[in-house]
Amino acid sequence: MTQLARGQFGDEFTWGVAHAAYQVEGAWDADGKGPSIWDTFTHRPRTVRDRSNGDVACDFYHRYAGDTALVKRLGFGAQRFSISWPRVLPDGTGRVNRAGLDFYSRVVDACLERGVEPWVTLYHWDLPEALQRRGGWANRDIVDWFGEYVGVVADALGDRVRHWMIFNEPCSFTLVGHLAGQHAPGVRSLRKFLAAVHHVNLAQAAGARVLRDSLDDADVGTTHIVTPSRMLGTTRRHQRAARSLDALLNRAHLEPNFGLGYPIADCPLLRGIRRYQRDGDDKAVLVDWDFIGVQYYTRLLVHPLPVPLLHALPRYGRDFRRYEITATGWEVQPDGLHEALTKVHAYGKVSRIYVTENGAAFPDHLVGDRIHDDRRTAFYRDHLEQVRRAQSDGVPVHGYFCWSLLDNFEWAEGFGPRFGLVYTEFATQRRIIKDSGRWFQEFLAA
Ligand code: GCO
Repeated sequence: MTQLARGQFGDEFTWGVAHAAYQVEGAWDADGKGPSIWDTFTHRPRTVRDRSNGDVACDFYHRYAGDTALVKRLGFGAQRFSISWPRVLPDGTGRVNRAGLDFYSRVVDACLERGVEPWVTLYHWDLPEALQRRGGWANRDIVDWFGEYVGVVADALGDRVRHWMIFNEPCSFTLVGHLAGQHAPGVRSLRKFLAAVHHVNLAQAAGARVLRDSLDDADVGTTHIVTPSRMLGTTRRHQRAARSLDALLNRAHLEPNFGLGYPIADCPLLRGIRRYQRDGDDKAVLVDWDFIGVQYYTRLLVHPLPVPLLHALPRYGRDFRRYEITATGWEVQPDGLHEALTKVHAYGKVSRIYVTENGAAFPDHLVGDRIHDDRRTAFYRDHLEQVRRAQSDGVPVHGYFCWSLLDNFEWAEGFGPRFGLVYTEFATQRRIIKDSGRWFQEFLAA
């Protein structure tokens, strides 16, 4: 392959970085913000590996201007960030917290002043605790609650924000939050999981309608984690398990919006979802997306254990040491990104696809004032080559967002895994551009 160069991706290609409210903002109870389920969850003992929480995180709430300047300095043209619902509506519905909305308004302006395009995610997992007390995603009323929230944000920011993503990775917060219980709200219930899946899909469509109704020129999409999986074996049992896992991880949230219903035939676990479907839902769930964001980190290699998914998730790397493994235990598998992009394109339902997250955690060491994170640079280079490969195959990939700008709070893993192009020294909040960030700086300037 010829040397990778920015120009190969096209003039209109969007280059961005991504981050999420709870993982960077801190200021968890500042200026009228209500608690989110992640505040409640991390304040409970033994929920986060290093017993940390996002109370302060990267203090982005106070340092957003400097951080946006960094985005610009690295040469990126877009910054994807999420809005914290309880910062805007402390009780989830009703009373609007002006100070919270003003904060996001300032972030948008900070982006625009520097020529960085704001890409807004409306929900990156931090549900208002007040709504969790009313059943959260398991309560069908949430479809209306979410619509109300989206309307408030669209009114406040829609004059300046054009690109919107409804959800970040629905599969992650329904499955890991409601079935595995390892993320907030820490629920382990098949019923609540199934209810959440359906309500999230309805809310996804409702949110898209609100944006389209209230804004003339909104570019409306959503993001999905796409994790290709491979079974270690070729028997019928292996194949069934692979299909079931794929349906659960990659299809249950993608296909209903496309009008394809739930992949129940391939994933019997989803059968009980019928209990939550009502007349008219098939139509209400449809969305004609402007774009889909694909998020890719690794593929899964799984044994067909009796409970394949839950047991295999943290362990899949163990037998495959011949692959490089990241600090989160994930196999580095660049081909999987090509597969993920091809898979979404194959539905023939969207004309634009963006990689809205891709990146890796590696053990970073501060040497003097430098972080020589060559493995991360190689990771990005190898994955960008797969984006090019997908483009040459005709997949309409229009942009790429690195996860993440800064080292930040990695959910139940705490502050251990560092995903940033920029190192965060958490004790001082000093930011130090890593070599991978410098690599992007050169690559994007060329
Ligand atoms: C996700 C989220 C991010 C994570 C990132 C690294 O994909 O889980 O969108 O919030 O931090 O993916 O795990």
